Amino acid sequence: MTVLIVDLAGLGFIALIIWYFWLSKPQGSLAVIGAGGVQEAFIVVKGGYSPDTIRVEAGQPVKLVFNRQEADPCSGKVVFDAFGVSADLPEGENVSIEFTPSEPGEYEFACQMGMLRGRVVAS
Ligand SMILES: [Cu+2]
Repeated sequence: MTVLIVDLAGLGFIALIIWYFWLSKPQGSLAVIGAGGVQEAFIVVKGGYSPDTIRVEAGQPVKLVFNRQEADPCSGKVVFDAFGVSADLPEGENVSIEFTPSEPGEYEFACQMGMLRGRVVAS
């Protein structure tokens, strides 16, 4: 009987972990706080941006590292209109873009033609 109770407790704990890490998350990927309080996220560029929604805290610096894993010229450049920032993305290289969203809001980024889209959600 004791063994059964322990097993049930273990199952409950596993269920809690699954809920906490996979099911309770709001949409998008939360940036990780790195050195110096900079919020960092790694984005794979391949037919789109993955993740395409990055959640950050407003008023804190953000560093997005893009890695383009395709040769399609469409994704060769990423543009942040809101911050007046853009960068070329050579295939296979990590390219960092840094900015600080001073106000809460949604900040879009896109390829230079506007076909691939992603967003930073600051709250
Ligand atoms: Cu494009």
